Amino acid sequence: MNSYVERVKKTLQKRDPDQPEFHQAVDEVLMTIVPAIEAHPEFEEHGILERVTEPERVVQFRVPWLDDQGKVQVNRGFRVQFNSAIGPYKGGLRFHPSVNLSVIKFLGFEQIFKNSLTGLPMGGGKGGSDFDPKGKSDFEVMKFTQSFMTELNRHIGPNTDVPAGDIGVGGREIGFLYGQYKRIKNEFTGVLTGKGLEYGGSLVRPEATGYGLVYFVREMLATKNESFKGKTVAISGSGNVAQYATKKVNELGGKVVTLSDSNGYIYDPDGVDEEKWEFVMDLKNNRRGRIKEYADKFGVEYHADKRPWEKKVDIALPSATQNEVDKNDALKLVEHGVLAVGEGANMPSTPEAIDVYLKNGILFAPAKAANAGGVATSGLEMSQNSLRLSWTFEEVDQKLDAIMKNIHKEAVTAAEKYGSPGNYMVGANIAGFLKVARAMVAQGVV
Ligand code: NDP
Ligand code: 2IT
Repeated sequence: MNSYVERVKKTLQKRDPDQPEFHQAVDEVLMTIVPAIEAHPEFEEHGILERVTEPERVVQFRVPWLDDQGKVQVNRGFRVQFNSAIGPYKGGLRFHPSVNLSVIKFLGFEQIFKNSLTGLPMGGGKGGSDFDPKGKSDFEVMKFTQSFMTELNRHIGPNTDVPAGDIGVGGREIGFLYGQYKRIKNEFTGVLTGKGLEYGGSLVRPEATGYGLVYFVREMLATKNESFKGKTVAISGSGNVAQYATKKVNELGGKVVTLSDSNGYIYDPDGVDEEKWEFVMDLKNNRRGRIKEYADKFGVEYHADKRPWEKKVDIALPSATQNEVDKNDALKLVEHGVLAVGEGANMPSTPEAIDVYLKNGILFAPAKAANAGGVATSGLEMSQNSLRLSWTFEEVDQKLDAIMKNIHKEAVTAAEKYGSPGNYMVGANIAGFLKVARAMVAQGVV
């Protein structure tokens, strides 16, 4: 074990013993970048690891709002501005009852290296709230988001920090957030991404994370002369990432046999075809119902309180939330002969699950690389906002595809160079880290 890494890990544990998700994310990065740290002794001299693991700024605030009964509700808001070495802070907002500082710090930390991998000038940040959008009226969601932005606006800006969506924050929420920002600042600027097309959004941003995930896995499969054609695919979640991953898998000739939400999963051996996909889009984005309705409507299996990984599939794309694939799930996937796992969600696999993939020679696409298409296309939205023009769907999609191919290449090259050929986790972490570390060295101790 490298003594510098060990020392930094110990200090962090002592400082924030109550942040398990954050330590999990940091441990994965620190353990895998050791060869790069050893090849660059100047990083220790410049205190890069001490600095890169400490957010530049953490903002926590009260979000008071009135529900439809006129009762006062109070939620907690966060924005963690983690690292601005290579660009303005950039990263999503998550609205989910499980949100706390540990969760936002893990997401913000991962975002630094993911954004670096895209090749675009974006630093790392993340924010959100423990607000639960489930069961709230549109009006309540609007009142909450307006209150949230009433505080957040002073901390963000198109050249400072550019938030976007994540779990529980989609087109509806970004619209309300943008309206409130504009009203407070009297400025029409690209301060958020994931905006509607009518007010500065980019084509392909809604599709980008799911499409990018499938593009990345396609590249990874190609190294083994494999493809999506004729493969069965398990997807978890049924939100933004899962929806567009499903669409792209279908386009590439694969068959998506599972989708899920926090209540359970459906198993459809015939595949989620175009007609069923349209049903899911309406169910989740308009009616905001439960995935069980899919099973009722199309007469397929529904498994309450279970995860899809117990089914035999060729490819698994966890696209719901952190730690949703544990060691036993991974062992089941391996037992059933899974070929590849691609992470649509952030940190969906536990460290023990990742060990199982790697020991069994499963092609493993880690989140920072595999789901970077979303933020990459956010970067393209920022470019279009600055240029004050809009690119066509084909233009943006081609750029997204090229970025995912490039991330794949960078990960492969770094993994080989630093002694772990074929290990995309090592390759992505090192490639993402090196650019940030060099920029930090160049900018002095700040
Ligand atoms: P959505 O809110 O659109 O969908 C989230 C989906 O995951 C829902 O089906 C939800 O079910 C399920 N889910 C959420 N939390 C849990 C939980 N604790 N247990 C089980 N299921 C859960 O979010 P996205 O699709 O945007 O995000 C999904 C994942 O992808 C997240 O990890 C996010 O960080 C990551 N990601 C998203 C990007 C984006 O551009 N949107 C970019 C890169 C990564 P339910 O409705 O029951 O809560
Ligand atoms: O995790 C992520 O990369 C996102 N939720 C997207 C962030 C963004 O700024 O588009």
